[in-house]
Order: sequence, then C-alpha cells, then structure tokens
Amino acid sequence: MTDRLRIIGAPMDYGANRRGVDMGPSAIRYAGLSDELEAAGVATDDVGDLQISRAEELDPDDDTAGVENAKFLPAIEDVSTRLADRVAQTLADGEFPLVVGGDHSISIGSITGSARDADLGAIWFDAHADLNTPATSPSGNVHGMPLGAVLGRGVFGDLEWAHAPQLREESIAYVGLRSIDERERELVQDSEMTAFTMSDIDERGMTTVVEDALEVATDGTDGVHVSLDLDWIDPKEAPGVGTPVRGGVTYREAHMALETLSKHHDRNGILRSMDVVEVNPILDEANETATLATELTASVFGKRIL
Ligand code: HAR
Ligand code: MN
Ligand code: MN
Ligand code: MN
Repeated sequence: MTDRLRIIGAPMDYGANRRGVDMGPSAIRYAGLSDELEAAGVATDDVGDLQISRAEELDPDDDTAGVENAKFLPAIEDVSTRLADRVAQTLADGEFPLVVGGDHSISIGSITGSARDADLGAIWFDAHADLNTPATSPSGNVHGMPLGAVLGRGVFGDLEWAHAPQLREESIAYVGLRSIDERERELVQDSEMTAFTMSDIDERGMTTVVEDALEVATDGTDGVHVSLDLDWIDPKEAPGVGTPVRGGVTYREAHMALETLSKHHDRNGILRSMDVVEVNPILDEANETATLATELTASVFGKRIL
C-alpha cells in the first residue's frame, strides 16, 4: 500500500462516560504508531493534536446548542467542525487521514470530512451501535451517538452541516455488535444498515463477515471509512477502554479482520479514512490497549509476517 498517511490526534473525551480517553493519542504514539507504520512501509506525517480544551474548563450541561441530553454538545460541535476540515484538507493534499482519539464522538468529524467530496461507505468495528440521538440516549454521552449524528438524525442543534446525512445507511456495516440499548435495537432494525453481531462472527468466521461488510461499504461508494473502537476486542486483550463488554473478538480475529481489509485495499485502494478510538490508558495495564491499537493499525496498512 502506497498511501502517505497523516496522523491527526483528537484528544477529546467530552463524549465518553469517564475521563482518560483524552490521553489516547499520547498512549498510541507512545506505543510506537509511527514506527510501526514506517516499518510496514508507509510514509507517515504526524501533524500533532487538534487543540481541545480540558473537560474541567467546560460545563457539561451547557445547552447553548439548544439540545438537551447531550453532554458537552457545543464543544463537540466545535471539534467536529475543525476535525472535518482537517480530514477534508488531508484528502485534498493526497494523504490518507488516520484520526487517533479520543472517544467515539470524534468519528462525527472524521466521517463528515471524508464524505465531503465523496460517497462514503463505513465499517464500524465496535461492541456498540452508536446510533442514539439525544431523544433516545440513556446516558446523554455523545460517544453513543456518532452514527446518529452523521446520518443527520438530529443530534446537533442548529449546526448547518449536521442536518444532512453524510453517508447512506445502506453503505454502513457493523462488525462485532454485542451491546445495544433497547431503543437502539429498533433503530438498527428499522434502518438500512447491515449489522454483523458476534454471533455472526462465531457462526461464519471473521474473514467471511469482513468480506461481506466490505461488499456493503464499497457498493456504489467512492471509498470506505474504517472506525475502530477498541472495545470491539475482548476486554481480556483490550482492558483499557471506558465501556468494556465481555465476549468480544480475540486478538487473532482482530488481526484477521484488519488484514482482510488490507488485502482488499492493496488490490483496489478501497480505504479512504480511518479512526482509532476509545483507548483509555488510565484503565489499562502497561499500555496494552494502545499497543494493540497500534499493531492493528499497522495490519491495515500492510504489516506482514512475510
Ligand atoms: N449505548 C450506550 C449509550 O448510548 C453506551 C454507549 C457506549 N459507547 C461506546 N461507544 N463506548 O461504542 O450511552
Ligand atoms: Mn463506539
Ligand atoms: Mn458525500
Ligand atoms: Mn464501543
């Protein structure tokens, strides 16, 4: 794979249920992301982090956006707008945007930027569906709402771009779903999205499921956004996440999945943008989760044994 990769740090934890994911970009860099990617043969530019105020400086209940039950929404709007511009600029410069988070609400900005000049598909590697809106969220945490946001379902107040869908439901596939709110189950079932749960992986095997997800995300699109939430992986192997859910994918399955993406990308250049989210080093032992995030990212971009 020949893309030049631009690493953009998004140390934001406004959308999470607890502090610590704002340290994700540091933890992932410390785990050796650039070196791993360079060793895989990919040229990387690390452009540092977006400027993001610490959560303590803000009021979580600020509702100047005119929306209730969405904590830190005005701040998340601001970061999303800036991140979208960064991602769109990266693509315009001919580089591949790799956004390192941060909680999963950063995907709102990554996807919006990546979809600006393209029809985008997405593969969502996650235990969770992240399809809530303020009207359905049991927590008010925006990391449970990024897909609701980019589908234009009214997560944001009067922010203009946030009312139009950034991509089509038919072009989105979940892989590894295993924790869903009751209201969200209906939202997923009533949508045109494709959901591969952990049971699908158990029954059909990871490679087949990822091939099918790629089919969904590439059909009629110009490229695919990969969103990798580390809580997709079993907490035994990825303990440093804010919302661990047992019964996740194994270390080997995770590598197999991302190597499958890599093989397809080598052939057809299908990938357009990626984010790596929800790494919380405070909850971790010896930076294990960030290290895994780094290895998996290198797998996507061509790391091979032989
Ligand atoms: N569905 C729950 C909520 O909306 C929990 C969301 C947890 N989200 C993440 N992202 N960690 O996948 O509050
Ligand atoms: Mn998520
Ligand atoms: Mn578009
Ligand atoms: Mn999750």
